Amino acid sequence: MRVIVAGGDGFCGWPTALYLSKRGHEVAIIDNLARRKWDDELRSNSLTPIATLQERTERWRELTGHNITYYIGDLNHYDFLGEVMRQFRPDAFVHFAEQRSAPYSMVDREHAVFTQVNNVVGTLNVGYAIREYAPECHLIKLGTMGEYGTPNIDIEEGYIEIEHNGRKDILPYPKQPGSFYHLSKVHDSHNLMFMCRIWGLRVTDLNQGVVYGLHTEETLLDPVLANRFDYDGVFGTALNRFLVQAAIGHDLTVYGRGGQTRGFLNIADTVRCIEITVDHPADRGEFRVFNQFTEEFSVLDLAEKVKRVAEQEGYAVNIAHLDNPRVEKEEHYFHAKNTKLQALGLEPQLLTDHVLLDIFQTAVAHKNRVVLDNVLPGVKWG
Ligand code: NAD
Ligand code: USQ
Repeated sequence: MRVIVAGGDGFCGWPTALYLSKRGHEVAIIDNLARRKWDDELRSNSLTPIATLQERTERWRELTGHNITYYIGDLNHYDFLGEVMRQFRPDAFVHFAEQRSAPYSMVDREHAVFTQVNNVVGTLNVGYAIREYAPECHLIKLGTMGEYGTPNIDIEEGYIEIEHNGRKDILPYPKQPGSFYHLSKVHDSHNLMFMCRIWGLRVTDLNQGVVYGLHTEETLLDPVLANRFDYDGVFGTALNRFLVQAAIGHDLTVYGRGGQTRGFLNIADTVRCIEITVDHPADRGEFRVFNQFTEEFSVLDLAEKVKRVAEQEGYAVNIAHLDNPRVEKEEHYFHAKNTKLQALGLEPQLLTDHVLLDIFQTAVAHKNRVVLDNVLPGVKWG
């Protein structure tokens, strides 16, 4: 198939582009390289050195003979996007290209507005471009488990059957997101559901949990293909941050009591979930929702796992409970369904000590690149 990977220079997008290319799909990346600029703005970096997109795609071609085309540009620029769609005519459009950090979206008014405009307008443009240039194209949109928040009932995959005053209906699951970033994903979901209804678009919304790790078989082929690894207080996510903190002898930064429970998955499962979704398109007019995570952990569970594995390697580790910079529940019920991707063939790669050790060793190998000032959280919600 002809597949666009928007956001293909990023943490999830780059390994996905490689994986789909290796499986014989014709892949084109769209990216405006904004993520690299946000590193400059925050005086931060990827823990792993990352090559330019040009170097990455050239090395991939040299090593495998597979070509990945790329278009540098912004989804917010409709003329650019329309021209790419006209030239490439995709069968599937995988949309990772958003500002994805909750703390970044909570810095101030400008960052909140930027995040919502970037994400919501970009996604609106993608919907319009599919309708105009490739109406059969299947849009695979990255949403987030955080759209649901932490309700005191089980979380379903997108929809819930409700009985009210003696009548029943199947309705979108209620959304209670916890940041302006997570809210942008809710707005995207509503816009896309509406486009499916009025124009017959085919869309799969992948409500992904927190992704950990960085390697896939493909990124390990050569250092030039290495994936980025975020550890800072703005873009770094829970487990990856803890592994880097353990490697540099920093206290593990559990926010508050640490009972915050989320869905997690390995980056190697992210790429496989995308492949499965590409291979099983939504029907015309269908707005389909999959919950894309493999296991649930509390933040404190994760910190304890990291402490144990790092201590086995001879590193002393202390778990700190910081004042929580976010407004969120620290003890709550959390049980979410995630059967749809597994029913289509996903075999989860679970979080074993071996997996933790592999990421930890990568963190140790690059620990001299850590910018210490960026490790503690700097953005408050309140
Ligand atoms: P990332 O920031 O590493 O990658 C996103 C890429 O999109 C970057 O390369 C960036 O330059 C590009 N981009 C952003 N806005 C753009 C625009 N307007 N036009 C063109 N390119 C643009 O993020 P990631 O971690 O790879 O996340 C990818 C997607 O998956 C996001 O939509 C995110 O919300 C979602 N997601 C990520 C995680 C996670 O743990 N990383 C978890 C759940 C969902
Ligand atoms: N947390 C800590 N200590 C840290 C970092 C985080 O205790 O050092 C806690 C947070 O308070 C939160 C939980 O860990 O309760 C998850 O935070 P996170 O930064 O790992 O993830 P989050 O902000 O939710 O965002 C990440 C991605 C985002 C994606 C989301 C999936 O950045 O793009 O949408 O995970 S989910 O959480 O399922 O919504």
